Amino acid sequence: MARKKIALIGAGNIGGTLAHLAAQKELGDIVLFDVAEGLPQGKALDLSQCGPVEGFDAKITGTNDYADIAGADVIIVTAGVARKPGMSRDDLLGINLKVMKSVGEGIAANAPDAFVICITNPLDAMVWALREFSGLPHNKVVGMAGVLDSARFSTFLAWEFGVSIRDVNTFVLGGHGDTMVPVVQYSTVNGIPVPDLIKMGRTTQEKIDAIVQRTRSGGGEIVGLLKTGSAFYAPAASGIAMAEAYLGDQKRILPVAAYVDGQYGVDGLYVGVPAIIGANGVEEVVEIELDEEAKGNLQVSVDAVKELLVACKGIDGTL
Ligand code: TXD
Repeated sequence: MARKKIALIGAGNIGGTLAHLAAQKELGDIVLFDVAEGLPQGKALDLSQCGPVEGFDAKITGTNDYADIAGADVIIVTAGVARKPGMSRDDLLGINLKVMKSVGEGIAANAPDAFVICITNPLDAMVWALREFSGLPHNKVVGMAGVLDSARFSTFLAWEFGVSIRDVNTFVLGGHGDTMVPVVQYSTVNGIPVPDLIKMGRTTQEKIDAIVQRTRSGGGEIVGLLKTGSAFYAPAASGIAMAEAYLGDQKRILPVAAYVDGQYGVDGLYVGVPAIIGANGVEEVVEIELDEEAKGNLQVSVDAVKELLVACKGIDGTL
């Protein structure tokens, strides 16, 4: 069977890491696309030379021409600018909306059957705009944020309880911003809900509240430390997990920025929800029962996303 084709639009920090992970996992042949001359070509050549050392067979090429993404099975979009200290994700909207327009047109013209995973920030608005600009079906365009935010939440909980990260399972819903909703009631350690672990005296409500807040500001914490950009290892790993769920028809329930039309009282926008990812892309948005606090927090997050969409429409009248 012919190898799958993975196109990475944006060959920066996350794009290069995506390419390395996809090659190591032999997900398919990889095309790195960027507008910067030489960057995708240089990283593709360097990554190809990892092959003999790491033992992976993957054709890795770099290009500045959208025609080279033709026939891609999966497209992961990181094109745009990243945050610097003092910037919010929303500050990137003006620049990155224009980038999504060019990326959407490139995808529509060359790879309309691909499963598209958007990573560019502000994520919930950019994935919506990319879907609008590309015209692809809503189930074939999804945003990566919840897998990363849940991974951050899981990491902090594993440290708190002193347990393997393998036994921690969490959900973070809502927008990829300060209003995101780490859902404590559905977060477990090997099936034991966190609220029960509080009752068992394994931690305190105050410590869990602090972990929720650290999760919300997890991106900013790394931007402040790096000073030159934002996180890229865990974002890349999270995007690859979503690509694998599609390529392998894994039917995973993952927290992703999916198009929600009716569930959670939301009509017609992208926001972080649990969804089943398989060979048909986003196969189902799973509507879980939320307690009143989580419901209220999710509504705040949805309202924040709606404001971003208004800003997008104010910039580009075609939206
Ligand atoms: O959870 C999440 N979704 C977030 C997303 C997690 C971390 C980072 N998040 C966002 O991803 C971040 O705020 C940025 O908007 C993107 C990409 O982050 P990255 O760290 O990879 O940024 P880089 O290293 O600056 O790479 C961006 C590349 C760079 O090489 C540019 O030349 C290229 O994008 N670029 C373009 N490529 C194609 N087309 C256009 N128009 C273009 N403009 C810039």
